[in-house]
Amino acid sequence: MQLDLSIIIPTFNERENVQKLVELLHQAIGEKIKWEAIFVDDNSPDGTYQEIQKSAKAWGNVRGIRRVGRRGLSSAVIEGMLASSAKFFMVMDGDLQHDEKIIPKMLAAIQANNLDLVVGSRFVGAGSTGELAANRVKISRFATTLSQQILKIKLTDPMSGFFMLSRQFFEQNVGRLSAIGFKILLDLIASSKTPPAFVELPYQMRKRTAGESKLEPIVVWEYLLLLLDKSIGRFIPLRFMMFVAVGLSGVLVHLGILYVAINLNYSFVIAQIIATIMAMTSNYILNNIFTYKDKRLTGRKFFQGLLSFYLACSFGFLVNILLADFLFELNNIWWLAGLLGAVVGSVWNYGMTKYITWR
Ligand SMILES: Nc1nc2c(ncn2[C@@H]2O[C@H](COP(=O)(O)OP(=O)(O)O)[C@@H](O)[C@H]2O)c(=O)[nH]1
Ligand SMILES: [Mg+2]
Repeated sequence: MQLDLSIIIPTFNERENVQKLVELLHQAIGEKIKWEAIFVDDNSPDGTYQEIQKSAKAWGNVRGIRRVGRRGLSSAVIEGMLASSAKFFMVMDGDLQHDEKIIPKMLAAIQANNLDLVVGSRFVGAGSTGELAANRVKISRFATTLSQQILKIKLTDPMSGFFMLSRQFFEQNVGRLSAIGFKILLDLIASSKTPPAFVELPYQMRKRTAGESKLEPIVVWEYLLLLLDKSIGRFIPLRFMMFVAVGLSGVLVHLGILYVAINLNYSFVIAQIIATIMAMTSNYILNNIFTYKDKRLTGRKFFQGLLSFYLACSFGFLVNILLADFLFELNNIWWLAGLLGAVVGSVWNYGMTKYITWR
């Protein structure tokens, strides 16, 4: 049977909301629309998946995807869509904050006007953020302005997690998605080569009654990464940018330790060796946390990775010094020689560690 609509619901620790949401959806959508709900649960420790299973047994149009060992709202939503065969997709939170009653209106709008997107907005017409805490509204407003400025997006609520899209729009863009963090709508719009055809329909956000918000500092960080990836990322890979940022922090560590070691009366050579090892170690740890968050090495692999990182970076160091020295002999411009040596060395280190340390 060709479904009209798949409603993708990412969940993490939403045990108490699942059954209630499924009931509300059935009340709101009615019989004429052929629809299903697909929960994508990241193996929540609170047993959300068991609740999804219960609902799936009770209703023919409810199913669940359980992802083990993975986290991420955007990537969960993408996987949900990939598992669907419907003409249209809907994304909504599993915490009852989104107003399911406007879903039929959204579907009618997207079908009648051949749109790419229909977005539930808290900032048009009768829309509102409800009882959302004032500081959350501020963060949301700020994030919205930032994305409107940087990515030239015309939506009033690009941070919305409540929207509908056509299969065609999804399939055109799925290969370009960054799939980082929380903001899948923004990711979709910014990935599209042409501005999407959309309308925004107002909705009033409800208060969360069960479970907790997963908005943590890491989400803000991931949001900034998404903006970076969607702007400069077209020209320079995001990972490389992070690798270079970590490298710059390593220069500070190096100079700091060198200073301390020399003041402790170590010879310059010994001080330089200590500083180099410390800076490489700190670079490795930071890259493992931030640059390769998704491939983080732990346990025994952490130490194997550290050794391969030392090895790769010592070659990079050699390449850097030899090249800089050669260029300096050639043109005598110290900063150009130094800079080019450092750039080639970092590209080398990035390439090597990408393939041997974080395979
Ligand atoms: N699958 C999955 N769902 C998530 C993840 N993080 C949050 N969610 C779900 O995404 C929805 C929105 O998250 P929520 O914490 O309510 O964010 P808020 O509305 O911005 O406070 C909820 O249904 C969460 O359970 C995640 O890492 N994986
Ligand atoms: Mg929420």
